[in-house]
Amino acid sequence: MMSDCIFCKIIAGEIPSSRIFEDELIYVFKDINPKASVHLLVIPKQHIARLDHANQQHASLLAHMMLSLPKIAESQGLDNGFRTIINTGPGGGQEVDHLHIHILGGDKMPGFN
Ligand code: IU
Repeated sequence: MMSDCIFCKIIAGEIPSSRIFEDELIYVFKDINPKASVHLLVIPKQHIARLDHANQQHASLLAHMMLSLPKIAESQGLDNGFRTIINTGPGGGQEVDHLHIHILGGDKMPGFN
């Protein structure tokens, strides 16, 4: 855990969140500022700041995150598909330095712009 990381604090329960799911590797919660009717964040419990800080040692964790997305989306009623976004670094619009996968779906789905 990184003591100054807001997502690490959410995982630890020090900051409240709308939890959807968790297991030994990942934590899933509702985005506090939803951009669609369903907007979730899937984060690793291990602190990895950005996708480009991950390496081969994280391969099974990253695979687990990816392979968990469909069942998490389905659990929120997204039975017709969903959008997945990972923002990396300032150039990618990343605001929180703890790797996260956005799941977006349902009504008010944002376009690419
Ligand atoms: P980004 O990919 O780093 O830009 O996305 C960060 C997201 O984290 C953004 O959609 C915020 O609304 C969301 N978020 C949150 O859900 N809870 C928080 O306490 C904070 C940010 I800070």
